[in-house]
Amino acid sequence: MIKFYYNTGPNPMKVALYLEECGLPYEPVPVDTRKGEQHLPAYLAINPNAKAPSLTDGDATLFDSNAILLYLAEKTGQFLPANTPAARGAMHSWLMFVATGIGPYSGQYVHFKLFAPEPKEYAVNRYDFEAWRHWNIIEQQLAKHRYMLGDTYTLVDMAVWGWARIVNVVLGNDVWTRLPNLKRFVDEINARPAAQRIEALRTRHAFKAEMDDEARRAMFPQNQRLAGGKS
Ligand SMILES: N[C@@H](CCC(=O)N[C@@H](CS)C(=O)NCC(=O)O)C(=O)O
Repeated sequence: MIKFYYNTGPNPMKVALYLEECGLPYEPVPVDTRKGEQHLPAYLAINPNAKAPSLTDGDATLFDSNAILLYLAEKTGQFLPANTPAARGAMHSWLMFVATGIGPYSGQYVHFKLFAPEPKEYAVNRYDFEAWRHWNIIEQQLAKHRYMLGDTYTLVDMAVWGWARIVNVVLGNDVWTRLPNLKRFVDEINARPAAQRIEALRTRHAFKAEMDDEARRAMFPQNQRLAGGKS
């Protein structure tokens, strides 16, 4: 059976949505990254990047949420756009835009705003600018189409939804009035039965909530260099 290694962050949640939508049986395995479980040797053997999510399926081992979405879509044939160069080209482009732009800029913006030590004004300004720029591109696409690739709900929508469902944490609460098409899109996907089942998955395991010294050591190892420790 598929094993899905997850925490409640945006990248695992994209994959959770795909798994819930496609109906494949899977076993969820929590990875408590605030306790440092991503650095355990057994987990690193699955995910050398020491992040969640990962997935194993027989002798296939996958890490990176976007790779996992593509794998599951190829395996099931579900939530793919038409098999034409135009549709598949758009799919790859938007998926990589989420993987290389939306995810990293949103994640780093949250990091610099909420967790980085001072001085951080330059970084916050850059990531604020780039995060909004990326999300405005999504907004423009959703102003033209119901879903990211047109009229059909696909894996790209799931990739966007992973981050979009918490975009107010990234960009602030006025995002819902500033990006109305994104709000319409998130509301529609949140109402799907698969998304509602994910709420149950999110509360099934009591992940550590505190961002204390143990969590900072596990998630922000670069800080040890600032403190004069080994990098
Ligand atoms: N590119 C990776 C990024 C994964 C990632 O950053 N995961 C976060 C949760 S959204 C995580 O596990 N963070 C723990 C850590 O940074 O130690 C993907 O899309 O899977």
